[in-house]
Amino acid sequence: MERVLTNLRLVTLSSETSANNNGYQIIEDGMVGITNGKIMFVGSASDSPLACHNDLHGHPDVIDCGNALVTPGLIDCHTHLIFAGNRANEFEQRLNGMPYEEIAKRGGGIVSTVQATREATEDELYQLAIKRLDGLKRDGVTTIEIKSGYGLTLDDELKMLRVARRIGDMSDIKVSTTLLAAHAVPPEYKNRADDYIDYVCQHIIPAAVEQGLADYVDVFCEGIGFSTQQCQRVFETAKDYGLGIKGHTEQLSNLGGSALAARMGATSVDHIEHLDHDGVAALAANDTVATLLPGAYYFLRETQRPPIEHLRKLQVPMAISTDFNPGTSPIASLRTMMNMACTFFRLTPEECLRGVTCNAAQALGLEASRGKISVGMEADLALWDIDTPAELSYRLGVPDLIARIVDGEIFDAK
Ligand code: DI6
Ligand code: FE
Repeated sequence: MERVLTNLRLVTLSSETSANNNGYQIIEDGMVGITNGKIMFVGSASDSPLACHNDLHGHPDVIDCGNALVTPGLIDCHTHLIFAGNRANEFEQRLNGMPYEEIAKRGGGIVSTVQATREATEDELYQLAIKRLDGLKRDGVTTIEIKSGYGLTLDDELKMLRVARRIGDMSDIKVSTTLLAAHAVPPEYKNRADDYIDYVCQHIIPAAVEQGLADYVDVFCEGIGFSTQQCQRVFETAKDYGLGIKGHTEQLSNLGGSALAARMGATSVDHIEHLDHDGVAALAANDTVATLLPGAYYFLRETQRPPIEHLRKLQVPMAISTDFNPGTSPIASLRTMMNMACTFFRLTPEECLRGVTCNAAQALGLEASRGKISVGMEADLALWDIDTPAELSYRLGVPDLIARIVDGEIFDAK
């Protein structure tokens, strides 16, 4: 073993399936052994092969973690981290009484972010995103998903995805990329949404695949976005090109986009405030993760809550994410989302922890390698100066993180 972490309290989340919450099962006096960035041993120190000192011959780097609580590295499985400009002016205008439609007419809303993002260079977008990423890292995040969707031309969508890949080249964060060209109808295609979908399917998806820039394809299935028929065409094309699919569905109304996405093999459907019982059944039948985005619910002052009780009843895994974006969730804190999922949606802190670890990994198709602390998995961990895992959902703004570990490499919280 190359590196051995000792004196840990381990929250592995590995002893039962994702939908069954039966306690944290903390391992006291725990140890984690790491080789080549992978976990080779996890358990109590007394069970360790190192206990008899035979394995110490390899001179592993032994680190006493001072009784820190250790969780899997947190995973933020739905973000729009890359964009230029901000919409604070709109926020202020709304609070001064200007209606949303008026703001949109004056060139505000999502179109203003598209405009600013098109005008920005790759370097500018990168610098802006890095700053936002800092907030997430402070919350113990080691994997993040990043969507395009503010370019809405071939060149600008690919530009956003290249920035996302560049962020993924950093050694202390892993990035999963998602092409969200079907986020909004761009101004050039006003009243021609079908033509825009043709362009997405015939040009943007093939180019993103050819250049290896996208892991997933996402859509905004909504009255103000795209119809289920249009989304289906995007999903079919994505699948033809071998990409995974996911959807922004049932955020503002119930169009049936979640069930469509689930039946077509989506790893997750996201938002889902307006999901009905048939929709929940479709998720359960297809092993699709329900990703909850309480930041957008809060920022838009929504009142319709996702069908949590029914999701629980059918054992649909729930993930929680920031949905970080300039219009509806300008909040780069995954722990704040955990807290909101408890206060607004009545999730338990244990459900929240699974929601930002193993279930978030499943939302990204990464459940075999991330989101739990078990042998063979990537050594992505978060070390915390806390007594109980519930504190992660309970407290905001206190720097509880000691360090993040990514592929076995330690990054101290500054
Ligand atoms: N749903 C949302 O809440 C965001 N995108 C989406 O599909 C809004 C994005 C924005 O307003 O910039
Ligand atoms: Fe989103």
